[in-house]
Amino acid sequence: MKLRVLYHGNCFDGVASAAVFTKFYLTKINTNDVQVEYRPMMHLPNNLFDYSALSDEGENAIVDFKYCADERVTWWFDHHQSAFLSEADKEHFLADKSGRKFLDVNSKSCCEFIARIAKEKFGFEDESLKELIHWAHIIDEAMYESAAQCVELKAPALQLMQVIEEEKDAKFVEEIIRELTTKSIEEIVASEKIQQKLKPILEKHWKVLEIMKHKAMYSRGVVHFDLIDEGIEGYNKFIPYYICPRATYSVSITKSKFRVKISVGSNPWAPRPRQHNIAEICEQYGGGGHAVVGAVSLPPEDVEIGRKYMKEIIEKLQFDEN
Ligand SMILES: [Mn+2]
Repeated sequence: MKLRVLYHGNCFDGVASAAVFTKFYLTKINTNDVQVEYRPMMHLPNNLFDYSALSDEGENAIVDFKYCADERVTWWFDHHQSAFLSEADKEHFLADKSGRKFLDVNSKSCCEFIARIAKEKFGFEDESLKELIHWAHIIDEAMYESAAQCVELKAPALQLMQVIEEEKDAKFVEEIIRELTTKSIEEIVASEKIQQKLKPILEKHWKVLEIMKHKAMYSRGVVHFDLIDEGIEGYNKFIPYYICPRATYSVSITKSKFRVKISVGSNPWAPRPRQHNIAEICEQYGGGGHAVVGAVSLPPEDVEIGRKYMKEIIEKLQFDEN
């Protein structure tokens, strides 16, 4: 028998969901000779689903990823608001009688959701998965206790998250999934092969942190960074609040080969809470996002326009401190 698990790629919750589902399936659903395969799924433009990822034999399980109205899909678990690519997909799900397809947009992580359904509906419980579920929950909802927890990356789970998010080789991630069904996170992270992957990732992270410390400018509730000349294309989004805990907002400008990007964020631990809807501000410049975080992208040559927009956005966010 074959089981193929399609999971949200380069995502800690996706990987954790694949591990928890695998253990549940092999314990409660099919204890015979099951050959388990994995496929990472990525969001595609124009609301497309990659049907080539589905197996023609055995079962296909989708976890932490969009619904697919294909008869080959026999299991589905998701917790995303945008779980359906179309109204027809939603109707297909609502008409499902298999009892093996589940959605809960209120679940903080898909991993926790799978574990809950597996327990309530199938009587599956496994103490050894508790730690993984705990961290999937924190990471997927960004419920860190502090900026330091996420920037200093001391917890093995957060180090593993870095590797999962950066890793391009699906086979390597697949090994991590398989190991998560038998070993502790700490044990996996301590292995030579994970340490090797982690080293350059952490070196880059510390370097970016140092540069941002020097570039940080603070005024009236907003910390901002002009990183155009630094060759930094992205950074851990909690670095601004680690450097400047009193900031309510952060605004940065970065440049890659493909675009100039203005990133706008808010500090979950700010002494003065967020008052603005960041998506609405970014929309005024052709960007978008969520209430708490957003971005504006421009063509790579538009550095000066980007700087002008950044200045305006900062002014919109600033407030008088008393
Ligand atoms: Mn998730």
